[in-house]
Amino acid sequence: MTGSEQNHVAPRLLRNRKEGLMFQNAIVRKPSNQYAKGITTSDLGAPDIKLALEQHKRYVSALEKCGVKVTVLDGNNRFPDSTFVEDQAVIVQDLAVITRPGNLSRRGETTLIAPVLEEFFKKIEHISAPGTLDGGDIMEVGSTLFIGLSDRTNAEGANQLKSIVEREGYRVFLIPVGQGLHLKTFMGVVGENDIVVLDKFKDRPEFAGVNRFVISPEDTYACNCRRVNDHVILPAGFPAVSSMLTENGFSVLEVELSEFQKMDGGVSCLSLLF
Ligand code: CIR
Repeated sequence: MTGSEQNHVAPRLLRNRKEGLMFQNAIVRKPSNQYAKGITTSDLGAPDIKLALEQHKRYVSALEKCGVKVTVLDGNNRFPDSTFVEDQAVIVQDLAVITRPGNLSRRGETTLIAPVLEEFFKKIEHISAPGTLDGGDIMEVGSTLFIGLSDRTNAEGANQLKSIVEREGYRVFLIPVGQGLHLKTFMGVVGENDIVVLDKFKDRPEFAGVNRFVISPEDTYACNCRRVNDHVILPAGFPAVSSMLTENGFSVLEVELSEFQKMDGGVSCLSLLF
């Protein structure tokens, strides 16, 4: 596509037609002094907490640029991974489902997020034992929920969430994640019916009705991007993905997240949006 053609691509306005802005609020938690003690499989070295805090601040600014009001919670030393708030709850419309994180070291994080969500939601449900479920395994596209079956989310947890959201009118597909942390390690929502997806998942029958922008293996970390109203927040450093999205009419906001990548976290993991 040439530069002049690019100017004619209609911008994709990612709003909910009925209600204006799709997301009005975000909840985030700063990384704590103990952040480096969290779980990771990456070999990128220990995170620099000072830089992580700076990157977190810039991530919050990107969310604000998307028009959401951000509630910033203090870092918690007891739970080093608690900055990855996405895993602690799943929000669909006016319902918050408190999860039961799959890794034992993270299970108690839900006690931190529950009182915060109670300030915003009247309808709250819980995933209960023996179910386990991390929010990183949940991808919502319109009124369809894709639930990843992973080392963190078991069939019992997935089926509990399935029953809860089916009552809200959602259609649900369960997708085995295979090797890797979460479903959204390999894909992300970028539009009303658009996802980016790692090449190896692109032909899964569950995605038949969804527009797919395919990401190649060297750009895997960029799969974890996130549509927030009229923008897509993308980790910095993935020019091929950034150009592909821009050429297709998406407004991309790039955020440097190196210190979160070191702990296997990314764009979606750092906030709860509603
Ligand atoms: C963990 O392994 O649980 C954290 N270090 C990273 C969690 C990232 N969360 C996400 O992708 N939703």
